[in-house]
Amino acid sequence: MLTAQQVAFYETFGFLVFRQLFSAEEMVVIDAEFEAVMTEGLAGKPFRGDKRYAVGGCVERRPALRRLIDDDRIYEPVEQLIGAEVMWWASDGNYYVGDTQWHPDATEFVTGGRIKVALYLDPVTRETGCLRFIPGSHRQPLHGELGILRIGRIKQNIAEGVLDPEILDSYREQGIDVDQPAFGVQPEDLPAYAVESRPGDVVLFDQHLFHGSFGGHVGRRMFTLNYYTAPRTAEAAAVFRREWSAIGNRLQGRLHEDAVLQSDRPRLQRLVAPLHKWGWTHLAER
Ligand SMILES: O=C(O)CCC(=O)C(=O)O
Repeated sequence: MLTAQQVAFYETFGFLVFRQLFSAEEMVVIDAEFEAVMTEGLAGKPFRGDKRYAVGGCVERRPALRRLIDDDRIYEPVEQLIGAEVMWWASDGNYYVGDTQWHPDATEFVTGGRIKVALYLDPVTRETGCLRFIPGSHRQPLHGELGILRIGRIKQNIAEGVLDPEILDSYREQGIDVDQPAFGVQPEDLPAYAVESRPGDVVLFDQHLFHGSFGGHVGRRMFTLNYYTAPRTAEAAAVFRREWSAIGNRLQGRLHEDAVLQSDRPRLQRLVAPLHKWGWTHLAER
């Protein structure tokens, strides 16, 4: 159960950190299963390290990872923050490469609560690629005022071949020089909070929060679990579908596994019911 202070912290700053939520013994198993999923996804090819390698449905593929979705230590804070209408969305497993430029995962506000839970499998510090947050940027007006920061991430996505270069035209049309650092400051020097973490720690944040990572090594390992308020309207559902169309080609593999979609665990059944309702059980790499 989160304390009233933790809830207030989350609502005000947009994130929470839980230290050593998982024991060293549990992390050995989690680490091994994560590696098994990532290795399987590489299908015998080496990780080249020239761009992020991301596997969709990461935690759904192995029993010890799958259990995290409805593990009390993760699920209860999420439900407390999002409410009883919480829906399981998806997970990803990642080998990151270098910096991740500033961005929010969500930019629209019609959808309700949106929480990402991140576990880093190696120690990460401010200098070695831990998550950095701009506190309070999950809310307007700060969220909108920071919009220009997204250019760095968009350029990164263009370089990785997942976005078309024309996407920058809308910024140019507003008279923005996309080659100048936003706010005249190098991205890594922007005022932000660095969430240093070690294996066993759990970082939870509102997906509207601006976040990034700087100074990390090639192959930085982390995975996420994502929970949303189940859509109450067709408009909210359309946002999720649209976002999936935009990001689906960054993730390898199917997003959901039958072991989760058809689970006999009541909590999991409740969490995936909206996926069945909206026809989202077969989202896959395009
Ligand atoms: O660890 C990183 O490089 C960034 C993680 C991130 O941007 C995310 O999970 O949305």
